[in-house]
Amino acid sequence: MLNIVIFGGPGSGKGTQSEKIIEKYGLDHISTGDVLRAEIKNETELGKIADSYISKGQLVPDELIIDILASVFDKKENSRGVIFDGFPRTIPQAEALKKMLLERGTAISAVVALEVEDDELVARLLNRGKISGRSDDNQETIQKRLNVYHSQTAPLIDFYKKENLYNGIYGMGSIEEIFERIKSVIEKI
Ligand code: B4P
Repeated sequence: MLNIVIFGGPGSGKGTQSEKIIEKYGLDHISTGDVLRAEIKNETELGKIADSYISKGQLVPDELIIDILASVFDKKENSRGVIFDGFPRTIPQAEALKKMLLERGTAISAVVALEVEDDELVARLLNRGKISGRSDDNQETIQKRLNVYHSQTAPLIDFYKKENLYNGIYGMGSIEEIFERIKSVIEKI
């Protein structure tokens, strides 16, 4: 299986580039953000809990998201591989992902990390906020999400460097230019 983690700050282009990777390489997509937003839209119990965190710019608790991830992964039968978009976001999530894949006889092939400056992240998310209707795409919540990214998610950079899986990609420029950089990493796997 070709299992790719797409990693980066909020608004770094994870969802955007995932779509292009899926189209090109025929992978399955697991976006924990999309899974949670679907639960919120359907007004499930999980959705209500998730909404109380997301609208404040916080991460949902690890236990919740780890359980969801395993059940979504197990529904992808005969998969050529999976792109993990927005997961992991904490060290415990990264450890859980490693264990889950090992138990299923597979592993992460590469981490593709989109490196984008904070000012650009804010500009992109404010722009998306004009049309997305997302409760977390406003100035105050974007700043909180950035703080959460730096304190809880960025430590994964060292975690994956130690595992020899980290591939930093310059994430500024056009969507096509960035995709070309990602392809050159994937084609070396
Ligand atoms: P996500 O859905 O993962 O949202 P995100 O970090 O904002 O990234 P997204 O993929 O949507 O945006 P993209 O970078 O593609 O998470 C939302 C929330 O859910 C989290 O804050 C958290 O609360 C919760 N959550 C999710 N996963 C979790 C987990 N594992 N654990 C705990 N909580 C979790 O693009 C952003 C914008 O930039 C778009 O408008 C796009 O068009 C634009 N853009 C992209 N590339 C561009 C480029 N090159 N140039 C200009 N604009 C570009």
